[in-house]
Amino acid sequence: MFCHQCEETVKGTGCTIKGVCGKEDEIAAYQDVLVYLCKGVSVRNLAAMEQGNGNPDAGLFVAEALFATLTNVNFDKSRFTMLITKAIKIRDALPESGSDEPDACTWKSQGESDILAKAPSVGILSTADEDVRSLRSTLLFGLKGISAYYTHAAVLGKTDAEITTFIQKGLASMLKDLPVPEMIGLVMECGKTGVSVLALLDEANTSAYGKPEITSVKTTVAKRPGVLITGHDLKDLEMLLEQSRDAGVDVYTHGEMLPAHAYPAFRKYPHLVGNYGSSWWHQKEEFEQFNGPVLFTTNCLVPPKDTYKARLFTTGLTGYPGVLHVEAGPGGRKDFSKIIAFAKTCQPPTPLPGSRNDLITGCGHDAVLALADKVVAAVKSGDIKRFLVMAGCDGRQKEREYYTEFAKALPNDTVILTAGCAKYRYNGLGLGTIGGIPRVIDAGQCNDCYSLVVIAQALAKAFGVGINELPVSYNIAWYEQKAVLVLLALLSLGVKDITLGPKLPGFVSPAVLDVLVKQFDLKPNTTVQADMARMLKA
Ligand code: SF4
Ligand code: SF3
Repeated sequence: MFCHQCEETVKGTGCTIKGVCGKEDEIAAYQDVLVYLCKGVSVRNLAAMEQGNGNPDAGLFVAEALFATLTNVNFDKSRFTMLITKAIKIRDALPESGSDEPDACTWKSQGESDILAKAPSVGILSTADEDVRSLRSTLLFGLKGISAYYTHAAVLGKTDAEITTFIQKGLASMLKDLPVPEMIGLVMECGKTGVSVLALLDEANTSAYGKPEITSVKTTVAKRPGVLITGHDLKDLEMLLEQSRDAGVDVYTHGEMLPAHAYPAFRKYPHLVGNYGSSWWHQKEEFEQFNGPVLFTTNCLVPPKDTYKARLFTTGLTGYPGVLHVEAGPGGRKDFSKIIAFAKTCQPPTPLPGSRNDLITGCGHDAVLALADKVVAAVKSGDIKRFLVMAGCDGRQKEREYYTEFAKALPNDTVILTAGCAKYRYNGLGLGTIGGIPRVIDAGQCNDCYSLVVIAQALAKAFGVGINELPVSYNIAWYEQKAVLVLLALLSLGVKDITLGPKLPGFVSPAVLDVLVKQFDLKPNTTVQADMARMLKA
């Protein structure tokens, strides 16, 4: 296997024996073959679309397939087998794209041995040139991010053929020997499409569940047994809350589900009682203590311990061998009754060690722009000197303590803008408010990064300056491919001088890094003191 799609990749270069995430060699092979087949589907479907006889469902299928290969989503071979079979079926139902079709359009698998034999010749290392490989990887991982966000929007009924067409265009491009400038152009287009997909998802979430309101979320436990829901899928939460409303159990959010408490549609459920635990990588300890069932709706799933594996459930594109999976039925309806019934037989959650502050979330663009006058006045009076965008992911290495230390060391006249699970490094610090404005403005999940763009654009307009002239510095933490897409989206908006950590992507070659540094002034993070001094002076 060779995988270098996330920040934790071995030695910063690539996982070759087994993923740090727990992905086995075999699963990596299935994922590589699935991505390869999606390229074949894309070639055929794009050609068919030009003739007016494309398959309109192929775009969503490709997005879902790519989402399944995102870090910490799916470890279950049987699910990848199904996706591979479906990819071949969709591809073969499309007309041939010409007489010289690439192998990805015609290759077929007779079973596992074919898949395992094929993988090395179609995976990342099948591209020999280091810079071409780097650009293809950057594009692929950005497309995985788009796919994840697109799938979330589609579940809520919001679709956009331009976005799925771009996903297919990007995939198909990887089968061609394109000139480097064209590949760089596609990477930039990926960032631009990232802005569109984030806007689509924002529209999907707010039209389904209302505009998030600034909300304080309890982190204590109640007396009844509970169901813990994690991941990013709000539709799953809606169905769980509806089905469990009079069942005598409570529902707690975990990880990236925290911002759900801020939506008017979810605030009406009294049994949505609070947030339990923190970011994804603490799950082994936290799920053990929770005592009740845990529902995984999306990433980040960590291979479970036997102590709680029987209490885990997956749905959507997540999967793990031996863990019960809840499939969607007609109309996307999911039956969570088994989970709810199981919860009733469990002990209530054990309080987690240490005292924890209530958490403030729900600072989406509508909530923050409602405070716009206050924010602008605070900047003008000097009460707020600088905003630090610290969005992104959390991760398990010790060096991520940098983000807690950075937040702690920030002067009191600064405000953090965040989204994604990176916030768990500092959202419990009790950093207070400035004239009623929270010092940690949590716009929500990584899915809600669009809010940060809207807020920055509104500030730029209010002050009559460009986005790079604002008193805003970017100190982004990344882990998986959604964060890669968010970074590309920021670059496509012309944001410069982004600091990225805790280390630079292993898939970026020295020559590609040189382009990013020269064009965008991208920097790796260093020490809290040095980065702080630079950002506060900027
Ligand atoms: Fe390694 Fe990350 Fe790939 Fe997992 S997702 S195999 S940790 S690079
Ligand atoms: Fe987190 Fe996985 Fe990226 Fe959604 S849950 S931000 S890491």
